[in-house]
Parts: sequence; C-alpha cells; structure tokens
Amino acid sequence: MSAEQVMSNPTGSDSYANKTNVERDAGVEWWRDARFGMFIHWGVYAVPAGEYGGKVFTGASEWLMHQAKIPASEYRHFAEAFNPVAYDPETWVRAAVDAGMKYLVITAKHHDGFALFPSKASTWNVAEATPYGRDLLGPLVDACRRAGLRIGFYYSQAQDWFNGGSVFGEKWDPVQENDFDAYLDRVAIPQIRELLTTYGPDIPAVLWWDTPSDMTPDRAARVDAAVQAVAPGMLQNDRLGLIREQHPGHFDTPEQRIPANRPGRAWETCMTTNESWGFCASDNAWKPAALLIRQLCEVVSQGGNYLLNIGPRADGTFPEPSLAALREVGDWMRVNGEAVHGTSAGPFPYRLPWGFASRRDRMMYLMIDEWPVGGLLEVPLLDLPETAQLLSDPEAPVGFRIVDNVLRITLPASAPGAAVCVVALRFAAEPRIGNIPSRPRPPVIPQPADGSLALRAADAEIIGDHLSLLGGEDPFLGCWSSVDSHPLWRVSLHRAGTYRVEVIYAVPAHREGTVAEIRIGGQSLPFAATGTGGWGEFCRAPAGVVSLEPGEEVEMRVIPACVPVGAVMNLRAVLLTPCASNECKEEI
Ligand code: H79
Repeated sequence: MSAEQVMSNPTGSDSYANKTNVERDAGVEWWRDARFGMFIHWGVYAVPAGEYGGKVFTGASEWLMHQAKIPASEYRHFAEAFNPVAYDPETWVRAAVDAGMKYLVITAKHHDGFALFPSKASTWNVAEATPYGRDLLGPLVDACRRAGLRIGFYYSQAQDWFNGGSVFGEKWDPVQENDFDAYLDRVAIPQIRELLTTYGPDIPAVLWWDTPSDMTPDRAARVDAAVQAVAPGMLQNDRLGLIREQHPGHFDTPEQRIPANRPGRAWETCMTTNESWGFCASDNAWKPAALLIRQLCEVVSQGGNYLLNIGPRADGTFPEPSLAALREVGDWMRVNGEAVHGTSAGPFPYRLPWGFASRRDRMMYLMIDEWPVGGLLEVPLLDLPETAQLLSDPEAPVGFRIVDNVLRITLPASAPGAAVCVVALRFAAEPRIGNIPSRPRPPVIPQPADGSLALRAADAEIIGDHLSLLGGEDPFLGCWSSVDSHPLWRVSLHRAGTYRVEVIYAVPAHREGTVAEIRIGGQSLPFAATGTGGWGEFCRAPAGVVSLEPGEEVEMRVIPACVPVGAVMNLRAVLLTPCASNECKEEI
C-alpha cells in the first residue's frame, strides 16, 4: 500500500465532530472491559538495538540516541538500515489476539522524533528517511480492524531530540537548540493532527502521551485544543501536561509497577517483557510467563489494565522470547480469560495471602498465586456461593462451607500447575464481605544503641499511588509524581534530644525553594533538594535539626511541597544523628 493510499481517508476527520461526547465516553467502556493490551515500541532504535561505538547500553534501547549522545546527523544513518521487509502486521495482530489482548498501542513517534508514518511536518519519518519508504501504521490499523482489535498511538509530544523538541537533561546537538513553542506548532501539533485524521473515524482509539517536560499548562492546553478540534473526547492518558491535575486525561499510567493502593480512577500499568522497551539485543532479562500472568491478575484484581510491551526487531519480527511468552500467556488466557475480560476489581482492597480476586456480575474469580497449605483456601466472605469451579479443571471437586465467618474452599492438596489457578464462584446475590485482615505494615524501626537512625527507602510505608520503591539491590523511592504520595516510617525512639537530619537523594536540575517538608514527631523541616547532577547521582545533604521526645511509634514523613519538573526527587534515606550536648544548640 502506498503512503498516499494510507493518507487518504474516505471518511475524513469530520466524522469525529459527529460523535457526541456521550458516545465517546461510552467508548471508554471498551477500554475498561479490555483489561489487557499490547504496547509496541518500534523505531530506528531497533537497528542499533542498544549498542553504539562498541558500547552496550541496557535498560531502554529507545533512549540510545540520548544515552550515547549521538548527533542527529549520525543517528539518521540508522534509518538507512531500517528496512522491515519481514513486517507482517497480520502476524503481530494474531500474536496479540491469541494472547488474549484486546487492544494495541504503538509508538507513532518516540523521543528520537522518528515517525512511523508519512508526515508533512518532518522528513524524519519512515516514508522519507528509510529504504522501506512507506507507512507502517496504516497496514497495522487495517489488520487490527479486521481482527476487532482496537489500536492506539503513543506520541512523545514534548521530547524530540531530532526535530528541535525538548530534551531531558543536557542537550548534545545544535539541532536541539530550538524554541519549544515553535516546535509544537511546526512538528508536534501537525503530526498529532495527521495521526487523528489519517486512519479513520475511530483511529486512534487512545492517545498515549509521554514525558511532559516543558509542557506548561498553556502548552498542554494548546495541544489538547488541537486534539479536541478533530477528535472531541479522545481517550487520553495522564501524561499530556506537567501539571497532571490540569490535564488528568482518562487514566493513570503507572510505569513498570503495580500500585500498592488501588487508584481512585481508571488506570493502566505498562510493563516490559524484558527490561528495555525498544528491541535491545543484549537484554536477556525476560520475565517468565508465569510472572506476566501474575502481574496481569494483580492489575485486574485492582481494577486496572495491563499493557504488556513488545520491542520488535528492525526487520519487523517479534523477538522469539516475547513470542514464547505471548503463547504461554495465551494458553492461560484461553482457560482463564473470563477472570480478566469485562471484570472489575475484586472486593478485597489488596492482595490476600493466596492471591487476587476479580468480579463480573454474579461471578467472583479467585486467582490463586500461592497455593494454600493442604488446598484449604480461606476467603473473607460471609455468604456461600452457588457453585465453585476450577477453570483449569471443571470436573475437579471443589468443596465450600462457612466456618467462623470465613468462606473455606477445599481444593486439591497441591497446585495443578505453575501459573495462577482460577476458582470461579457464582453467587445468588452480592456476597457480604467479612473481616479483611489488615495490610501488613512495615515493622517499627528500633533505635540502635548509638541513637542514630537510618530511615531507608525499603523500610518505608508508601502512602498514595505516585511513589514507588525502585532500584533493585540499591533501593530508593522514585517516580514521585504527586503531592498526594509520601513515605512514612515509624520509629521506636528511646533517646530524647536533638538530632541532625540529613537526606540522601538525587535530582538532576537545580531547584529553587522548598521541594519537600520533613515531618518528624510533630516538627517540620523544609527541604530544598538542590541539583545533585542526575537522577542516579545520590548526595547526602543536611536538612536541619529536630528536637524529639521518646515514643513507641514516632512517625516520620517526607511530604512533597510541590512536584517540580519530572518528579519530586529520588530518595534513598533520611538519616538522624543525635547531636552532642552543645553542638546543635545554635541551629535550633
Ligand atoms: O516509552 C517508554 C520509555 O522510554 C518512556 N516511557 C515508557 C512507556 C520513558 N521516558 N522517560 N522515562 C520513561 C523515564 C526516564 C528514564 C530515564 Fe533513563 C532515566 C532517562 C534517563 C535516566 C532509563 C535510563 C532511560 C534512559 C536511561
């Protein structure tokens, strides 16, 4: 198909204008019911696949241009080798459908500015910059339409390292010295319009924004106005503007994590199958299919969607480990899909010892991740179901009775398989919920004999959804994107007196004014969080002095005062050191 064929749209953009908001809102229902989708990160970065100048970059191959500081004049040569002759959208769509996915979101343009579609706004696009020379999105849209799969577009609206958009951190190429407003008018807004008007009335089904650096309220409003003009009510994520509250979109987007607390509105966890989003030749950290299935269940049990990523190779094929994982997930979904599609969150506010639950009408699905001892499953429900059945083995005997206000389900003594096992319960009426054991709290931190206290990231209770424990072996609290979220430590304090407070944290840029407040035992210290040189450059900085009384559970919190560009900070620890008798006097 030629670029022109794809670019010509028989229905035209006006069909959007004919849709009422109610119809559009009703359109959100499909998204909630879908529960499971495929993310696709594809672009010229699949050519170097995470390697440049003999150096291997892992973690995020789509960031290679940024990580290796490759000038645009050199990076463009990767496009000359981007010729995905094996690209067969039907195969992609079949892989998604067979895995039980109901929608697909593909990177129309990532931060490297490369467009997977013909564009009049920049020649840095597949039709003009590659030997392939034609649209990649159109054929995928067609294949999705034929298969009844919805398709959304990811579009990096702010960062563009090639066309003069914004650049996270230091710039490295003169082409990046540009007026950001001019960039929005010249590239981003025209391309967004192209994406909204080229492929048909319901395409894209979702707009997936990312990294809103420099997207002030004014600029976000300008982009949103351009969207609403052609696609009123367009389903969008929450990453359009810097101030999320101003353009909240339709759903939250926890990235690479599942929120500990159920968000109050629609949400979608996006997750990689290995570590990188784009194809990365050296990345062999593939998640086992059983883990992907467990994550899907956890997300669904909290009422969210799971957007699982594939990074296709430059030739247009999916890496074999991704295909294998999709096949395994598909095998599971064919048996257990009814616990996923069209369900809503289970009645239990968090994970129970054995796993997760979801609901649809009179059905409740118990998704068992850890097989209970002897096959005896305890569920905090006060009413008996009419029927109980193992989806993987409908003939297997499943007993149930209520003992001491707990529904006890008798299952086979050992787990039938490695992946999550689903028990479907059918109730005559809405079952009453029993006492749900309270969420286990991180233990109270004891004060060592020398009186010093290290409040570490890993020991914090996380309040709110917009803060996560990251960093693996060397943990820190990050992705801190809302003032609603903060860490809380409880300390058993036996030594009264004054303490010096220090913070181990990282932020890239210099910031003016108070970023967070450290609240300890009723006292409050402002904390300014000046730049440390990068999100990974942790520094130890003084925050002041507090005077504390002993207590069994003294609460200590770090509460954001605002969310500066990007995030509040990455926080590794708060340290308290008792002052020598005279040392701190003047500071108080
Ligand atoms: O498209 C995927 C990511 O490329 C994108 N969002 C998902 C869906 C994303 N953009 N920015 N971020 C995620 C967060 C920023 C991560 C960074 Fe880094 C940390 C940029 C620089 C340090 C990881 C490590 C990426 C490059 C090096």
